[in-house]
Amino acid sequence: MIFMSAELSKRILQGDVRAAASLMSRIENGDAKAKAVLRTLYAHTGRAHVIGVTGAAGTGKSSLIDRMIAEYRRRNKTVGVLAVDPSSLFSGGALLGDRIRMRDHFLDDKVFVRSFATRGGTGGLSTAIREAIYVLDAMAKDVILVETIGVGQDQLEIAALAHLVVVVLAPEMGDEVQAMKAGLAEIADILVVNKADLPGGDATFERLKALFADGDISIIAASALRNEGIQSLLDSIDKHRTRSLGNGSYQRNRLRLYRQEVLSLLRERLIAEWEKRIGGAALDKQIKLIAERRTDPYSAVDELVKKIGL
Ligand SMILES: Nc1nc2c(ncn2[C@@H]2O[C@H](COP(=O)(O)OP(=O)(O)OP(=O)(O)O)[C@@H](O)[C@H]2O)c(=O)[nH]1
Ligand SMILES: [Mg+2]
Repeated sequence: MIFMSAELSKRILQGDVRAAASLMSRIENGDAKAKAVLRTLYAHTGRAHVIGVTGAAGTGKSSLIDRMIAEYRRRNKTVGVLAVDPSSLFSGGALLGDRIRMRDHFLDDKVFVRSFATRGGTGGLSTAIREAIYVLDAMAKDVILVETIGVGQDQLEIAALAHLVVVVLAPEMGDEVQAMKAGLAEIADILVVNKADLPGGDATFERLKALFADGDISIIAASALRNEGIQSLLDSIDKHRTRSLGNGSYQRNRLRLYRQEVLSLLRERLIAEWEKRIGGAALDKQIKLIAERRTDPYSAVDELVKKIGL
């Protein structure tokens, strides 16, 4: 086992795509063995720039990412992409769609693209994405793009893993942006009005400019279809990175991420340990008492906590 971890991590550090894909599958399945490999990789992480690309379904996130990959490659940057699939409720074909659009880049060994499925609402997905980011970082990818659909707690948690968040909007959302202002201001560093080739593109762009005139958020008009605005977007991302490194916000953001990560691992570990100590029988007993209205959930928790001496 130790040998396997060492071998796998060695191959990942060399940029081996198969080794990375294999570790990501373990991560996705919640396989505890993945943690052993991640431990050995950790010292080699911390260099990549992690960019969240989020927005409503169909705004053109995957298409934009496709263009961004090409432009980053032109700038001699290596790229990793993690796409969080919308649940099959939205569109069962999303994975295939992403694959087809990003197909050209599959032939480029400096680009790694991987989709992660959303599985029922626990925080498991954001843990998996966080770990997958470490894998790409250890492979020495310069830039890691993480595509998420901008709804739901899971997705917000994932956006919070990024060093910078790009929110993608489309012209048809023009009337909604006023109502979205507070939400956008909270998560976005850069707003992209994609599909600027469509009617209403200019108006939406102007409206956003006016709405965010007083803030630090950059507004970019782009068309993934026509490959326009992509250079401005990358330049704006670079500028943001330089600025946030300069004023210390990048470093603060990282400390916040590490704190969150340690607390979430700590919580996971403590809860598992405490559950074990309390024991299933004691828990079942309290649940039965609650069902019979002989106790209430609050007193039941008091009772259980007392049992482990807290
Ligand atoms: N006219 C126009 N259409 C675009 C543009 N970018 C993307 N599209 C189209 O919009 C549709 C959705 O594009 P995607 O890139 O799959 O959008 P997405 O945001 O990744 O979609 P989900 O992952 O399902 O949320 C596709 O039919 C694209 O061809 C653009 O700049 N202009
Ligand atoms: Mg997509």
